[in-house]
Amino acid sequence: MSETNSAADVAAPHRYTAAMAADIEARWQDFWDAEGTYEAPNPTGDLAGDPELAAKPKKFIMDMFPYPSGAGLHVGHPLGYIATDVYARHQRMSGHNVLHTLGFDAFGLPAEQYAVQTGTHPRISTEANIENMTAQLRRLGLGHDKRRSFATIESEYYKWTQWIFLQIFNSWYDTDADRARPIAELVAQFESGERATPDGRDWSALSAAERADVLSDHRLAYASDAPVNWSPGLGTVLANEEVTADGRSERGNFPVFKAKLRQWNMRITAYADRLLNDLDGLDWPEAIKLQQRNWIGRSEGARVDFPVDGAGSITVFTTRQDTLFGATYMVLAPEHELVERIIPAAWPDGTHPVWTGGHATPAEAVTSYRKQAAAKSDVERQAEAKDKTGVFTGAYATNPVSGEQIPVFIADYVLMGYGTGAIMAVPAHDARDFAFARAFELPMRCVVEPSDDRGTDASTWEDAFGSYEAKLVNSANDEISLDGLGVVEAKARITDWLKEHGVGEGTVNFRLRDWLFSRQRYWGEPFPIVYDEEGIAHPLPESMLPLELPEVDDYSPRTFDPDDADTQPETPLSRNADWVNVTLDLGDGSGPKKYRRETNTMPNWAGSCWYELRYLDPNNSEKLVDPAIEQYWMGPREGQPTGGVDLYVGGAEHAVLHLLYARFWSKVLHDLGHVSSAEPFHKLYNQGMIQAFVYRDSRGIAVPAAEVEERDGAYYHEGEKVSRVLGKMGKSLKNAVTPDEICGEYGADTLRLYEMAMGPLDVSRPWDTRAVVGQYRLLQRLWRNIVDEESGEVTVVDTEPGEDTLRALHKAIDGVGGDMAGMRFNTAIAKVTELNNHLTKAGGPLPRPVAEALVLLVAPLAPHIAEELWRRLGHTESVVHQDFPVADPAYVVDETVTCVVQIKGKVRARLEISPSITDAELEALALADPAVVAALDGAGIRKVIVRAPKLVNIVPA
Ligand code: ANZ
Repeated sequence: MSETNSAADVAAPHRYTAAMAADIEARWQDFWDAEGTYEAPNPTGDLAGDPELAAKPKKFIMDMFPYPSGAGLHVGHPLGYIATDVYARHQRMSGHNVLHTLGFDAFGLPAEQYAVQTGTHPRISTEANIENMTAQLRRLGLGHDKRRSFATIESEYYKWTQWIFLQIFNSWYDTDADRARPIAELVAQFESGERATPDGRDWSALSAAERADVLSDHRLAYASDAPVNWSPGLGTVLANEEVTADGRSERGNFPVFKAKLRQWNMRITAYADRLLNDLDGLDWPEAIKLQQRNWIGRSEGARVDFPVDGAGSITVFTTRQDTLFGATYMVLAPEHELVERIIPAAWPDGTHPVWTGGHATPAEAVTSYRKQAAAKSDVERQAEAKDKTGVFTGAYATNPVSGEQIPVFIADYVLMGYGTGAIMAVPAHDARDFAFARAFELPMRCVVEPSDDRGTDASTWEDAFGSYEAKLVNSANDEISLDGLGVVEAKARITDWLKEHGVGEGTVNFRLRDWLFSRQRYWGEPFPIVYDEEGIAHPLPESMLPLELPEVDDYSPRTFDPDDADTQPETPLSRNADWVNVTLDLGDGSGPKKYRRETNTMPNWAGSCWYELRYLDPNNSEKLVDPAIEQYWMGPREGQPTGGVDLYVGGAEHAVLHLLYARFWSKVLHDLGHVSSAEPFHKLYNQGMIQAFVYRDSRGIAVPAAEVEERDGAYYHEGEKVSRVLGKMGKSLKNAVTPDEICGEYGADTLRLYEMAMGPLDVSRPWDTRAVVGQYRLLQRLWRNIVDEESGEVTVVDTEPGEDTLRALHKAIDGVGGDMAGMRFNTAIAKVTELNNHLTKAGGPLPRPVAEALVLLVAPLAPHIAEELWRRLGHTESVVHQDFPVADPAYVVDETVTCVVQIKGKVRARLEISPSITDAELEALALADPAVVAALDGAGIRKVIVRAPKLVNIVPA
């Protein structure tokens, strides 16, 4: 019988073909939708009043939701969605109440850029894209609870995004209680005098603007004039996480400059310790945890004050306070605000000419150097290999332990955004300080004795000595000596000394910065913030939410020459005077007043920071989420101390952006009592990528992969030889294959099987359209084992299966169930295939219990054909909620194993025995075996060594 999808199909009217698959799949998809087959019930209030639900464990399974791109899906996109669907179906069949749905992360730049080009409102293009992707996804037969789906651009959704922003704005971090609290409680502390105001005046003596400033220093969402990443070419500012390692915009690859602009920030740094510590309780890939740990970047060290005549002191952050006696100069970041205060009018007498950079005065030198530094990215500035640049400020500071006067420089290798923006330089023991000291002819002092043979005269060294495995030298004053101590001990000693003398203390510093939260874009959530005539920010009352985006004609932020750092952002919303200038009664007792709206929008990360919560209770118009419902699906439980989604599947590229931001929002909502979970995602799984071959002609231009021919191991396009490499799949590389094409040619079940069979889920794999047919044939054989291709009749018989078949079946059940629970879908498919082949080979009609179990095994993977066969087998209930088969252990163990019997190390017999045989039974069997008896030939036995069930070794007397 031919197995191709060709004219031969016509001969068998009831063969499983693409046309039949299309019919089956459409029919059951309609049915499932109409029946609400995948709808997961929420607990109604108290679980105790809902015994049926209380008896079932729950599983909340999620995918990282897609951005509805205009290009639609290619076959790489659904890999994770199919995997979670198979997993969810198996969990559902294993007795869980499963919540699985999918929404759309629909604010974002592409729709806005498309709007700028075409004048189409981003909402219109986005909604069209959502419709298209929804149809593509539906074709795959994903078992989603569709009632729970939404797009982040729906005002009913972003109303709550704005609401959360208000919660964050209206709270502060209480470091004593180690949690966020309502800002009103902080105000009460100021009012009662329990907490002093910064300048010690009474709270009531402060003006409204002064109070607002004080509170702004505590709020978890605050506007500030800090230096931000400004990309003139994009026309917007960016978060640190959106700037690439070489200091350009992740999107668009434009230069990024540091500019002081008033922007909204989220005080994520208040949560640095908790974000770090709570990683331990999460079931996430170690690589992702490590990336988060590095991003948060906890460093233990000390703050040390270096007095400067007439200008207070310079505070540095150091992780090597043990080397304090070796600090021979200091460096401030060029932008440091102390610079203005310490520079003298003229260079001090005897200033080294190299230090001045040829400038007539310190002020001139500083101004010129600052300009030069502003044009560089942080990464360029920090590059280890780069020549060190800088300039003397003309000021000296006092080393607090040696009492020495040491020169203060500004240099771009010190960043304003890290530590205190100032360092003590220890050239003998820090590589960058060493290079700088060499360039500026500064002294170096060895204070940690090198363990190699370079000696202690640092001026003769080739490089800094940075090892911790050594003892301190040259480190004593009248009061303290570190000499002879190891680094760790010396650190502890000097830290105590600094504290006792009030010139420093031990501290922990984080690399994590506050999250820059405003963007100069149109297509994002408007801030629920207005400014009064004094410029004080006021939150909108909850009753004014959602604050909807105004209609505009021009969607683009103003963009500039990408290299022009001296530009200022201008937002699309600011051009809309009617929307911006409003008279409102905020309900704060001051009556209707004139206000100006905030014209920035939120970054596209906002909507994805909390969407898991909305899936739980999507239509709640009173609350973000009902607490009982949240507690049921996400609350802490055994093994999940911080709660969260049971399984979250997505790409590894979200290690620090989305996943860090979502964790932060979760913690704020948890602290404020809105949710019981302190983490959004308990288990994280990163799926691999589906890659595709890219074919390029001699000019390096990609040619359509579908038109390439292979001859003798070489590849040709229109007669010309082309090169082939494995790369990403996508429109621009002309190698995209759409799920629609594959569904059309073979059906969705085949596509699902193929994607799951390609390899382990977490490994990247190349797409090969020609291999898809293999899974199509598996489904055809499955069909043929149950349905007669000529008559369309079910062929199963009501007989008991034979022993052989029962063994094959129960081994498959056991293996497939374990593989599905462990997300090893490729091996699950291999086991189904093996079973199906076994049944095909055995020939004859299948006994009913075997046919039914086979269909149930396949159901999570290929749900449409399974539902069809299940019904044809006479069932009236959907296959979706059937129990997954359970293996009978009696049939799972191999029936016999081979035991080798040796005499003096030589194999004399092989016994087929039960694997559970005891040593004594086995010994008796072996000694009774005719071959053994013959070989012993009457000799007595000295010793019998038995290793049941595999080996018996007989030592004759
Ligand atoms: C003196 C010293 C001596 C240092 C020595 C290192 C070695 P991590 O581990 O990344 O936290 N540093 C501090 N603030 C800086 C800034 N704003 N820009 C550039 N460098 C800065 O690094 C901490 C170390 O980085 C600090 O310890 C400081 O140099 C430098 F043998 O202080 B160290």
